[in-house]
Amino acid sequence: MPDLSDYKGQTPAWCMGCGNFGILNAFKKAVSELGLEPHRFTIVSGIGQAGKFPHYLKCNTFNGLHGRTLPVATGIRLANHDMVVAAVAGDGDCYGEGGNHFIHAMRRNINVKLFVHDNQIYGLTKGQASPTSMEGMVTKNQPFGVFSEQLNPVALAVALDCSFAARGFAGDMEHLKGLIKEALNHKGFTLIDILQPCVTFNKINTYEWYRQRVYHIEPEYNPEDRAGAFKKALEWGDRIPIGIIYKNHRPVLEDRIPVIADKPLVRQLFDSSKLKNTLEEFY
Ligand SMILES: Cc1ncc(C[n+]2csc(CCOP(=O)(O)OP(=O)(O)O)c2C)c(N)n1
Ligand code: SF4
Repeated sequence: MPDLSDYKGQTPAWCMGCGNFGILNAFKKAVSELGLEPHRFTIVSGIGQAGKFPHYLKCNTFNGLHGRTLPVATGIRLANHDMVVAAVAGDGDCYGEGGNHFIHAMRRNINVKLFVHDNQIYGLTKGQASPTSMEGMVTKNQPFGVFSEQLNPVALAVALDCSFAARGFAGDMEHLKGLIKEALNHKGFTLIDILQPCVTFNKINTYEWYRQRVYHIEPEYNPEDRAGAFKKALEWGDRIPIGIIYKNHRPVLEDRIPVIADKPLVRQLFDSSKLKNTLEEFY
């Protein structure tokens, strides 16, 4: 049974007090409590403060291009669906640059676990507005305030029939740990949009700002009722719900592709004679 020290990677270079620490600790506790050994999972990220997440863990990792986290995670999962594959991204990385991948990963229902560190700002590049920045927010790049309407990723996920859509808060580690465990146990694409205070560049959505608004979704709430979930996902203002907002049990992509449904690609024998025939057909 692994313990927390088994997942320890490099020392984080995040600012003191950054919400990313809460996410890292919640993740390590979740995998440790599930008994998931480091060699059994892969963490994929792009670029950004959230993109550094895999460096701070000991496991299989892939740190790729900004916005391209989900295609890489999809490829890894399709090649080896015995491996738990988690994708970690910032709100800019996932909902901005990678927005189209976000949409199609949910439609395909690839069994990848997506954790978005949503600090409502571009952290690594020093505070430009991201798709989840609130309308009117003034930044160095948006001196007249953000003109675009704020993206609601959880409502978008419900609209796209995402298999599991949740919202967590980096300042409520126990609750976040529970959500991460539920996501890892769910069969299907999972999104956890994690409210993550950026103490350096987002002076609006602070720990205090979130604490005054977030509340745990009521135990009697039914996350399998899609119309109710859409209504719950749209709540954003004086009250912000955290917990599982929507889930369903759709078939996953790797089970629907006949050549890999029974056995992952990495466990299949390479038959060069088939390649030879194909090459001869085309050349
Ligand atoms: C294709 C591309 N565009 C832009 C950049 C510059 N860039 C690096 S990190 C970053 C912002 C990261 O913000 P976010 O994804 O929200 O993550 P955070 O740092 O807040 O965790 C940008 C724009 C890049 N590296 N590659
Ligand atoms: S700039 Fe913001 S997101 Fe980046 S490490 Fe500092 S507090 Fe965290």
